[in-house]
Amino acid sequence: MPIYTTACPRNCYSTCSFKVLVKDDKIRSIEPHGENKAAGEGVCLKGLSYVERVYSKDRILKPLRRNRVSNEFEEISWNDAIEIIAFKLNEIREKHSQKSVLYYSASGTKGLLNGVGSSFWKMYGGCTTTYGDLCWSAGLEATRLTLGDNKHNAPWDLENAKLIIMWGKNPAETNVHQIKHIDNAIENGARLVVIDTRRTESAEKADMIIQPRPGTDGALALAAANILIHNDWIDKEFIANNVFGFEELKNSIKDYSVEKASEITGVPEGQIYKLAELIGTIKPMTINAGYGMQRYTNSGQTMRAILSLISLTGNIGKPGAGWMFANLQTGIFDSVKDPIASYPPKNADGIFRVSIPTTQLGKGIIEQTDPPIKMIWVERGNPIPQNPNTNKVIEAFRSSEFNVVIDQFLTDTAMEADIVLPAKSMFEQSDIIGAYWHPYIQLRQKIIDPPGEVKPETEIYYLLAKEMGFPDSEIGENLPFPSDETIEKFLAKKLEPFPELSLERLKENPVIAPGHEEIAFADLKFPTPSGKIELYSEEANSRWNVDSLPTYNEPVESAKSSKFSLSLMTPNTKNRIHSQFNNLELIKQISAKPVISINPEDAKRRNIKNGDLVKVFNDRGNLTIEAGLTFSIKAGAVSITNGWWLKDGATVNILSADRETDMGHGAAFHDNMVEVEKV
Ligand SMILES: Nc1nc2c(c(=O)[nH]1)N[C@H]1C(S)=C(S)[C@@H](COP(=O)(O)OP(=O)(O)OC[C@H]3O[C@@H](n4cnc5c(=O)[nH]c(N)nc54)[C@H](O)[C@@H]3O)O[C@H]1N2
Ligand SMILES: Nc1nc2c(c(=O)[nH]1)N[C@H]1C(S)=C(S)[C@@H](COP(=O)(O)OP(=O)(O)OC[C@H]3O[C@@H](n4cnc5c(=O)[nH]c(N)nc54)[C@H](O)[C@@H]3O)O[C@H]1N2
Ligand SMILES: [Mo]
Repeated sequence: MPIYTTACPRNCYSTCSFKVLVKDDKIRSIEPHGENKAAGEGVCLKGLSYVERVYSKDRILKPLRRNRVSNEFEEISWNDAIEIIAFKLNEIREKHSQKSVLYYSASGTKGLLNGVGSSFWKMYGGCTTTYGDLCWSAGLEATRLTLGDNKHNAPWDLENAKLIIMWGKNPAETNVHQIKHIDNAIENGARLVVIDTRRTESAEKADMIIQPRPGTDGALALAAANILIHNDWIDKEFIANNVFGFEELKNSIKDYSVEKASEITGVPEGQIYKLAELIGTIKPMTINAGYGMQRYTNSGQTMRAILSLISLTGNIGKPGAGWMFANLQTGIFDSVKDPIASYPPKNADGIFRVSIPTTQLGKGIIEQTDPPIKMIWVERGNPIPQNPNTNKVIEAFRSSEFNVVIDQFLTDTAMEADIVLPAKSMFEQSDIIGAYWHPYIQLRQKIIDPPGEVKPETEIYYLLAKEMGFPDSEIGENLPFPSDETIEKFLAKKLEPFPELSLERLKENPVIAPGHEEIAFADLKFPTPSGKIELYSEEANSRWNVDSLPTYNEPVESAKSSKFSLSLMTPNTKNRIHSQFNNLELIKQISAKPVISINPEDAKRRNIKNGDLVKVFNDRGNLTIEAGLTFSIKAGAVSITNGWWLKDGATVNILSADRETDMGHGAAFHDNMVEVEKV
């Protein structure tokens, strides 16, 4: 049986390498690839379910057209689909403007070929696009402002840490391969602290579990920083040489007492003190900041406050020490290094009108005038369940004249399309992918031909460009001709500047990105304006209008300001990637139905018993789902995992506000108060 090396392109820390066994042109099984030192222990259940996903009976295999009256889809030919879309593109450009077309893409798959979309839209004369990010941009920006760059030690270096703080990250579900490194560190004598409003599986081996009230981690960090300074548990020499703004921070937090922080966070005073003591006395320490606590309106400042703890103790640039948040060291092909670069108003008048915030997609589409949005094109994304304020996003899609969605399945977003085009799977076209946790560059290899009439996006754009009559010379330069050979040539050209990388090599193994620093910031060079770690950041203030120093501000929606009394968190979960995988039989067997986790104290007050159906509501909408009583969640908070489809009845973003984080134009998903009552 032929065996191929490939890598999973989902938006996931692990970005696993694996081997695929093929017989009679069909994928038979998926096996681990031993060469990936970060994610060595095999694929997760989602990975194993690819065997089903590729051949799923629900996969879209032909273009579909929706009848807006009956709401039924009918299969149409590629010729018809391309003709209809080209006609609409011409019509909209003539009647309105090319900027009446919104090109929306999200995190459905990684790959360099994703860039061909922009090449096509450039040839069309431009279009409207979005800015900001659903995922991590508050943390990215806080890290960039503080350290100057988003990079961290190699994943396996965590085994050198003597203190690991897992802060708002749940690797037992979202980065399963990290657990091995944590276990090895613990065997080597490391202590583990987990800071999460929920007591998750990741806390099983923890020495200490801290459960702050949602969105209050900034106060916890500032109090811990104050204790460190007060007890002289800081690295004065490191600070003198490498830290900018120490005196200012020291003064600004001198009244941040343990009592005050305890009152804000709901964390016992003794625990706050103990946390500071561990940080102050055990070295080396790695803080692995996850994405959970950066989904609030105060998140950038929270992340800066947490960053101060590694800065004050000199825990960076050494084995076992550092700030693990995002490792963009595989971004060697990116022309733009600043991930927050393409913001308005800078680009609002360029070819691309970058004018609609991803976090306010519905509102942005509806409110855009001059020109208004008439057509929406979606690929690699499922914004109806995944973007904030689902009802508004649905309204926006319905207000647009003509929508095209490319996807493998009839998702909630595809259901709002006039034309649905079938999307390739990861096995049906080669591409090169990076990662955001480990340092490997990998080839996502073409292994089988697409089933049915599926065509990769590159081919869709090529056919459309031809139909639109774009000059051959321009097409040739911008869009690879749709054959395996030209795609390989296109990829090989991208690899040319890097002699270490070749398609032949990548066909066998994952390869560490050229220039990779196993220990990030070992040279103690921080590309910030002062050249030092910036506790005090002028840019934080000038760019985002927050205090130049890290501060704690109460989340916009909280028990203090809202008429609703429970904070709703909507984290990620083990057996889905957002809205993907849950439609597969294998996955359904073990994650059958949505549940809201609620503390028995909160449940009792509402006369809710385990398994009861409850209504979860606020002014934005409501859901009816089953209650799961558990002491693992802090009283005052409730939790439903995100990614459920509308038909599952638990699309959490029906309840979320389309609010931005304080920096990075991120989505404040968890800044979301609700009430729960028995139905
Ligand atoms: N299996 C699986 N893996 C994934 C994904 C997936 O969907 N499924 N998604 C991938 C992507 S795109 C991302 S962004 C990452 C995200 O993965 P993680 O970094 O783990 O982030 P989240 O799951 O958003 O949240 C992590 C934890 O933060 C906690 N939390 C929420 N609010 C607070 C708070 O105010 N304070 C503290 N201290 N904790 C809080 C939640 O309870 C949750 O357990 O995972 C990636 N990996
Ligand atoms: N309430 C709440 N909402 C959240 C979050 C949260 O924590 N709470 N997390 C947020 C985060 S971290 C993220 S990253 C976003 C994710 O938001 P999205 O990126 O929109 O999420 P997915 O559900 O992964 O949808 C990706 C879609 O791409 C499709 N797809 C996969 N491969 C291909 C391909 O090759 N071509 C095409 N055309 N399509 C493909 C999939 O079938 C799927 O429908 O969700 C965010 N939403
Ligand atoms: Mo994400």
